[in-house]
Amino acid sequence: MDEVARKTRPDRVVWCDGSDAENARLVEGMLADGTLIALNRQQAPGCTLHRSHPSDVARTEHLTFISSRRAEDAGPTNNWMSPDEARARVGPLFEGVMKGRTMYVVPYVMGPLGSPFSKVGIEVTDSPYVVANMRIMTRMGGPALGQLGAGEDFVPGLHSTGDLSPDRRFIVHYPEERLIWSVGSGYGGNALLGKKCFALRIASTMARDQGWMAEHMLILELTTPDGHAHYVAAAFPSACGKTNLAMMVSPFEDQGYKVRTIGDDIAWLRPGGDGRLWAVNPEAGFFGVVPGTGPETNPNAMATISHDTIFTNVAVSPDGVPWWEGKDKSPPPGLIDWQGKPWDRTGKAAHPNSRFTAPARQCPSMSKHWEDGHGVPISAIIFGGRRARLAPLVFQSRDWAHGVFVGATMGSETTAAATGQVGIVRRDPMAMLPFCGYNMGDYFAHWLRMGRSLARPPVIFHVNWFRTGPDGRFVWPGFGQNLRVLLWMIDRVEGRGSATETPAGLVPTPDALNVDGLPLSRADVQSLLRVERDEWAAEVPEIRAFFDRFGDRLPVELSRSLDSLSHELATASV
Ligand code: SAT
Ligand code: MN
Repeated sequence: MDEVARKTRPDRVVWCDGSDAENARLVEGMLADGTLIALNRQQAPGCTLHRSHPSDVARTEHLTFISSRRAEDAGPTNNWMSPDEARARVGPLFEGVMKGRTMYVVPYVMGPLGSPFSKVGIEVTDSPYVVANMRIMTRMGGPALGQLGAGEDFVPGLHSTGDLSPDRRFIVHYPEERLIWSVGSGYGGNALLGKKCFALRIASTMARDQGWMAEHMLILELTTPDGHAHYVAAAFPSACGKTNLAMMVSPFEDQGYKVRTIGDDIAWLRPGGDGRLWAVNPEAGFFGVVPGTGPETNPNAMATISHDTIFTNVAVSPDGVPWWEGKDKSPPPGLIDWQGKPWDRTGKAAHPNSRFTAPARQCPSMSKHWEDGHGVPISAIIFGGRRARLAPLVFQSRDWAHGVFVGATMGSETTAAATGQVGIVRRDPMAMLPFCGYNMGDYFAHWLRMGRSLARPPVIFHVNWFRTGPDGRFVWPGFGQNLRVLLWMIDRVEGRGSATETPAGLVPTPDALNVDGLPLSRADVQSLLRVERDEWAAEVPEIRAFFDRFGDRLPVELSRSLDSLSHELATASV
């Protein structure tokens, strides 16, 4: 810390203890200088609004680097910068950067306190907004120092908002030293270093070395009427509905089918002594997309964010009630948009990637096992993307290795969670494209290795809630009804439920999926479950081109799976 302070030259150094009193002081300071705006005391008690710089509203993947000694260890899907170059180009941006500012030292734990899964990080930052967010998203302060004890086993992260200029913005990861540098952004995934930087990019390299997995997955608990709890982990790209799925309200609660939340964004998974895969949520809060969150789509999130929540880049009514697209049908009069200007009703009032930061313990659907130190055993893994066509509502992989192929070939239409064009299909293997801290070819090999080490591996599925009909509307009603798809999966896990072989994998027979009471015709159901041979055949060369980028780092199992898919498409009658 002395070394960092000598470099960054803050006016003051504050060691954060994570206490309520400390938080109250920080919030008071931010309210005074305008970093935070107080919201309506009755309708949003304990809530505040932060407006970020308009050029700093999402992750900037093109400014995110893996700084391994060798370029091939970062691989073709990451931006690479040599450690020497990073020290020369990025290092100077920290010189004197905290002059006139306070340097906060933020010790934190990712994972339940005292759990053998958990890991300690220390983030140094000059942003009190980051400190307030870290306090919600992690176990921060005293308990973290307690867990660290006299040891030195922690991941250091140095963060400064710098001057917020995208020209001087870098998010650099040193996987070999297990160190993070971030400068020039105050936005979530760029600045809350425990989240994507540590719990995914650095942790994925630790996991590869130590025989576990760090994945971009929600975890949910599904209890059947016999009282049996199943745990499901699901990987979707950012802003594809992970939070809504994790907090889903079961439409069959009164029949004894219950859904509870373990986590909404990240899973750390380890083989247990029983041959199953066990998962913990390393986070303590939710950093969720606000637009689209409403009483119908996600009532549990609405309850979670009804108090003591930090809102970033939402709109606000003149009396301080936060508002966003999808909250309700009627924007209040006199609405102020996310940039603080009177809303003229032409653009969006809230930024499409506006966020809430709220403690998990405020969520009514948290499972009583969400902080279990040994985690929860996973029965099924779901991969999913946003595809208007191609992928059927659901299919099951034939075995673990085929499931790895399904994950490795995931494609999804891009969203507002990252800066760049929205709505174009990109390959996003296991939803980890922006988050894998090493060569993704090696990552696929690690997945295959993990499967071999599990006597009772989870069954791997793929879903697509986003298929559209000829009218351009989503065919599947979504949200709570997704439980029906989960129930077919649980049937399959337990050896029941019927399925048909297709080149994609095992698709439910139309009567195996319970669609009773849904506004779906038989033709709708058939179209949801159809595997179109031509569409899939068009996918093959694209997948091949993607695989070719990995050269000899691509496991042969994956090229063999692609060959057999291509062969099946050429011969099967779909
Ligand atoms: O902004 S974050 O990177 O934390 C959220 C996300 O994109 O998944
Ligand atoms: Mn995410």
